[in-house]
Formats: sequence, C-alpha cells, structure tokens
Amino acid sequence: MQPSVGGPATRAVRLVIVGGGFSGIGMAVRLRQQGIDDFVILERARELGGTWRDNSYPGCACDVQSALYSFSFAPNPDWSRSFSPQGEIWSYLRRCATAHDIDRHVVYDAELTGAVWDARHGEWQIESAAGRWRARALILANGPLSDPVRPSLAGIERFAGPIFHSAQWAHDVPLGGARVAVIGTGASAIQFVPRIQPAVARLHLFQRTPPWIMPRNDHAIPAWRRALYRRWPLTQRVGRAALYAQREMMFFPFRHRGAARAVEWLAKRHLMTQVADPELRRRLTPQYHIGCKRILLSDDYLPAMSSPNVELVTDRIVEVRSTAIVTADGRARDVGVIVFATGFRATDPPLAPLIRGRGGVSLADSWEASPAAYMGTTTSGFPNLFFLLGPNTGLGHSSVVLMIEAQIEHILQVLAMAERRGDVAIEPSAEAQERYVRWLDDRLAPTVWNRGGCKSWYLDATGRNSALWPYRVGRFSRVVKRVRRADYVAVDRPPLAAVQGRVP
Ligand code: N01
Repeated sequence: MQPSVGGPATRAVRLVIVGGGFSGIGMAVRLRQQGIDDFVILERARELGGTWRDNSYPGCACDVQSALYSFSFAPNPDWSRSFSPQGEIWSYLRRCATAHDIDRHVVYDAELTGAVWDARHGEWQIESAAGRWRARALILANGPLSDPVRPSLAGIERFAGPIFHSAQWAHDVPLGGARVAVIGTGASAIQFVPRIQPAVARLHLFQRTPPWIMPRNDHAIPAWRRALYRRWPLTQRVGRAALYAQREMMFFPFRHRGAARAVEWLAKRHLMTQVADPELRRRLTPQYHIGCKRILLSDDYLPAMSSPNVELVTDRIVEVRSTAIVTADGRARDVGVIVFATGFRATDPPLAPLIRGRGGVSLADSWEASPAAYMGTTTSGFPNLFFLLGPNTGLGHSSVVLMIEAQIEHILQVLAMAERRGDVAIEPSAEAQERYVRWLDDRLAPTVWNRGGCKSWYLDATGRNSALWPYRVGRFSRVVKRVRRADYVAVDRPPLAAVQGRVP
C-alpha cells in the first residue's frame, strides 16, 4: 500500500482504533469521557467483544476474578461467579459499549489491510475491508491473543473429519459419542476438556508439556452480595481493592524461588489429591519451575484425566491419517474429530507487516521478529501509533485489564501533550526506547519466565521475552502514567523535510 491522500471514499477522523475488544472499548470510553468524539473503531467481526466473543468453547471462563477483570470505571454488581463465564464477560463488554454510546463509532467487517504513515500530511492512511480512512493517530487494540495458531502436522490435509481450533469452536460438530483428539494442554484445553469428556466416546489428549495446575476455588456470588454491591457500590470497590492487593502479592513467587517452591508443593499436593494413579501423576508432573508457563487454575481437569474414556498421550505426533493420529511409538489412534488447543500468535503479531511508519518501514521489519515498544505503548519510527497490550505488557499474576487502563491514560496524556506543544506527530525517541527495552531485558533475564526451564509463548522467535512485564501491576501504572516529556519527540518539524524526501 502506497501513501496517498485518498479520493472521496477516504473518510477523515482524528483517531482510528483497530479492534473492539476490552482494549478498544476501554479506549473509546475514555476518549468520549475526555470529550473526544471524532474516532472510529475498525472491527473485523460483526460484533464487539474481541477474545470474549471468539472464545466460546465449553467451559470458557476467566481465570482472573471478574471483580478485577473488568473496567474500574464500569463496575458490574451482577457477576454470577467469582470467575465469570465467557458469556457474561462478553455481555458485560457489549453493555459497556452501549452505555457509553460507543456502538455508533464502530465499523464492522472492517479488517485492517494496511496502514501507512503519510509524513507530508502528518497522518495515517488506513485501508480496511470496509474502506479507507485517514487519521492523526492509529491505536492498535487488536489484542495479543486474537489469531489462533494451528500446528502444521504431517498429513493433516488428509484427515477426513472435522478439525477446529478452541478459539473457533465448531458448535455444529456433535461431540457426543465421538472419538476426539485434543492437541495442547494450556489454559484453553484445561477449561474445555472436563466439559466435553463426559459426552465423548473417547478422548485422546495429546500433551507436549504438562502445565502446573493450582486449585481454582470458583464460587457463585450469593444474591445478597450482589444486592449489596448494587445498593452500596463502595462495598464492591473495597472488594476490588482487596483483590488487587491479594493479586499483587501473588507476584512474589514469580521473582523469589523460595516462595515458588512452596507454590510448587501446593500444586503437587493438588495433583496428588486429584490423581490416584502414580504413573499418570508422573506424566502430569511438570519438569520446569512453576510460573515459567502460565500457572493454570482448575478443580476438574485432573479428575477428568482419570476417567476411563480419557487417554493422556505424551508421545510426539508424527503423522495424521484420514481417520487416525500416529505417534512416535508407531501407534495409530482412531479419531473422528481433532480440536487444536494450540494457542495464539502472541509474539508474532499478524498486523506487523501491514503497518508502515516513517520511510515506509514496516513494524515487522523494524522489530525483526522481536516486538519492542516504549512503555509497551509506542515505538520509534511510527509517529502517533499506539498499542494497547503491546510488547511486554502481559502478566502472570493479575488482570491485564489493569494494564490496558494504565496504557489508555498514557495515550491520553501523550495526545494532550502533543496538542499542547503544537506537535502534529510524536513518537518516542530511539534512545528512550532503547533505554527502556534494555532495562526490561535486564530485569527479565534472571526471571523464571526466561530461565525456568520451559519454552512458552512469552518467548518470541528470537528467544527474547517480548510478552511480559517483569514487575507488579502497580509499578507499571506508576511508570506509564507519568509521561516523561523529554522521551517523546516531535516528528513534524524539523525532521519533516528529511522524511518528506524519502516518501513518494
Ligand atoms: O494456548 P497455550 P491456550 N503439538 O499457548 C500445545 C490465555 N487464556 O489457548 O506447552 C503438540 O497456552 C502447547 O504445548 P507446549 C492465557 O493467557 C486465558 O491454552 O508448547 N502440542 C500447549 O500445551 C493463555 O496463556 C484464559 O509444549 C502443541 C498448548 O498447545 C493463552 O490464552 C483462558 C503444538 C498451547 O497452549 C493461551 O492459552 C484461556 C504442537 N505442534 C486462554 N503446538 C482465561 O481464563 C502447541 N502445542 C483468561
């Protein structure tokens, strides 16, 4: 895509937000609260909700308590459970959008197909499946866990039965009485495996690496407590603050091996009480430090492993045939349906090749397979481009909605600062970004995520941890909400002439 000030079909707005999930809706609400109305949300689907719209597999729920996994500015007194199911979270998001009059800003079926920084006019030229826009600022709120990964297994194209990914659950495929293969044992699989196990004839669960699993302790929120929250909202805010503090304390084992050993002991005890067979237990016991991969919560996954219709397969898959999966030991297991629970393109963002900044350089070229951003939110060479849940904003211990909210405040402050300074476009200086990323890398180097003896989706193709923030949420909020003016440079003047020379 070449930069061009489009014809009549090109609509001009102040901001374009890509994605209408938690990040996009949160950004839109805060923009409206600031009196900024001139923006659109480009949503590739036909409804809002992001990952909470897409992931509809049986048993899908949040593994962070809803009181914290929700916007601070939109408390919901009606959560039915401490860890609410997907349907409730999705409706909550749609309600937030409606309550704040966001719907009229949304363009559906509008998958982003390209965006180019037009230095001459100081704006982004944006192309989508629903048309063209030009905008002063582009906010990528497309989420790190949006695009499923399907492994390339030899012979998969020959498989005769249905194949689908957990994030694109095929509700029209009947699993009752079927022989089902589930590939992957991450956060998604452990939620749906116990739900489908009672219905299927046979479930072969292909595990490459066992996860550490802790008790979930989910419970219904009694009607009296919901009434209390409705009547006195302050009580819910106090509960949220307590939960926030409790979750912040859960960070400790991620940085202190002694504390992590105690958590490992608890997880092993959980396994011991839920799985009687020592051989099965051995195969379900992780051989890496707890926390290296996401710690999972479940009270019903491990018991499902002992069901007579479940087989835990730990041999490597070598081939898929029309009605079977063959493992490295030469065994072929007859299966009629394959479900991939194999995760997402988290550190290999699919939009990166489509976004072109100064000089026509793409994000993918600039990042060279290792996404990096200043404060997880902006990146040098890409004026007025902002990320929500960008590089190194993931968490192992708390709610990412808190990270989104902190980033939104950062973006609002940077936009306001640019306006005050009279800057048409602004970006972090290369030095500020390098300093920040070096600091992150140094902090992450000794942690369990980098050194815990596992390979997780936190590590990108280069082996760098470009997914996680290395501290508590509180520290991120403090760092990000205090914008350092000197770290942001204007790119409209004097560099404009030089930039113009390079762009056709
Ligand atoms: O995906 P994952 P997920 N052959 O990447 C295996 C969030 N989430 O969808 O560990 C065989 O964690 C892979 O094996 P290994 C949450 O942040 C949140 O479950 O790489 N197996 C692993 O077991 C989570 O972390 C909620 O050896 C293959 C699995 O597939 C993130 O989403 C709920 C394979 C992938 O696990 C992703 O979770 C659900 C292959 N070729 C998810 N390739 C909440 O409740 C991969 N695997 C908020």
